[in-house]
Amino acid sequence: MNSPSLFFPIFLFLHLTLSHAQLRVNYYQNTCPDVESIVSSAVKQKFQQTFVTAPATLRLFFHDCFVRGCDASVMLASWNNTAEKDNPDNLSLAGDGFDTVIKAKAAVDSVPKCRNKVSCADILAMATRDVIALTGSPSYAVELGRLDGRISTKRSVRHHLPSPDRKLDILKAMFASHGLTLTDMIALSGAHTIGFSHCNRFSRRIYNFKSKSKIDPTLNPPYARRLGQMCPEKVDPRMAIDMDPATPRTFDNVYYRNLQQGKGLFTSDQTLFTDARSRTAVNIFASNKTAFEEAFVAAITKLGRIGVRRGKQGEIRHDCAAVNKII
Ligand code: HEM
Ligand SMILES: *[C@@H]1O[C@H](CO)[C@@H](O)[C@H](O)[C@H]1NC(C)=O
Ligand SMILES: *[C@@H]1O[C@H](CO)[C@@H](O)[C@H](O)[C@H]1NC(C)=O
Ligand SMILES: CC(=O)N[C@H]1CO[C@H](CO)[C@@H](O)[C@@H]1O
Repeated sequence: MNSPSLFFPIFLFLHLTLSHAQLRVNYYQNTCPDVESIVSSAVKQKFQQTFVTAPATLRLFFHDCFVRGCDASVMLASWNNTAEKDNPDNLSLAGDGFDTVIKAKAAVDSVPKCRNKVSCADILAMATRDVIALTGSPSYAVELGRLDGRISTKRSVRHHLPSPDRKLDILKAMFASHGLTLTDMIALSGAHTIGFSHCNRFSRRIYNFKSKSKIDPTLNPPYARRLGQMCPEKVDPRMAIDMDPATPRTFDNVYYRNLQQGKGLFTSDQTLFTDARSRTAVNIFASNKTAFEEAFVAAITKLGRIGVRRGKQGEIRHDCAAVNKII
């Protein structure tokens, strides 16, 4: 027998298993072939009820992936308020993001063939792609095959989510720890082109009594005044404002044009323009929407690969808010 012809196919098989075992497009081709259209119509219906569906879902995906990987751990509820979503940062995780995934999961599970075949983590990844398309950016192919995690703790959120007061070095290091480059980070920050922020997340930039200038000098002065009008010093903590003052409901590259004008809402946004290391990319994304969209899709695809669970590391949750009971 001729050994090369025997070994070659085995080698090829191993290679395919190792390099493609993680995630792939059309993962549910046999188990639930219509999953993408089922999810997208459920998401569309939810979006027609409220715009918040879009930013809430997108942010939920980011938070899920940065804490314990993209395993829908952010969706688990705990009876004693010790889950990821019980972290103080949850004030901003609008309930509509959770609701979007729960509704899409119910739609998927109403199809007998699909029942309990599609993970909550994958539904969140598909819903994220769908809300981006619904708010004006092109759609893209989503890699699938994530399993849902069984652990969610409030404590694990600390040190994993970036703070809006941070500057480039720390942000860059946080993203790098998940295998994301500076360009990925600049592109993903473009998600702040839609959605809302509570006033307390940036009020230090306009009411800083420790600093002589009081107002962050990197802020555009008329924009700073407008922020002050919308967010008085003694503000209702539930009060939230648009993060993109120009086109708050469109997923576009105006976020980067805002940065060029000193209208980045957070220090973590504005630093991308004030720091020379990231300014070039900001300028490119500001002037070339295609360049932004391509970079964003590449980066969110990488984001979706963080900490993916396979085999015994996870399960396909029946209820996105609770781990499966072991019978
Ligand atoms: C670079 C570091 C980042 C920081 C410091 C940051 C911080 C924040 C903060 C403080 C808010 C406001 C929350 C509130 O008060 O309601 C927010 C909102 C939001 N963030 Fe980020 N974020 C970052 C990156 C990202 C990424 C990578 C994405 C997604 C790809 C994202 C998506 C969003 C969305 C869509 C909202 C609006 C949420 C809503 O309207 O419900 N952010 N972010
Ligand atoms: C909260 O509940 C979880 C799961 O039942 C348990 O592991 C954890 O120890 C509890 N934490 C506290 C502080 O009671
Ligand atoms: C915009 O970016 C795309 C994608 O990177 C590139 O192919 C195109 O040439 C750029 N357009 C201009 C005018 O620079
Ligand atoms: C909606 C929700 O889960 N809110 C919780 C957010 O976190 C604070 C502080 O940890 C809790 O008190 C809220 O109940």
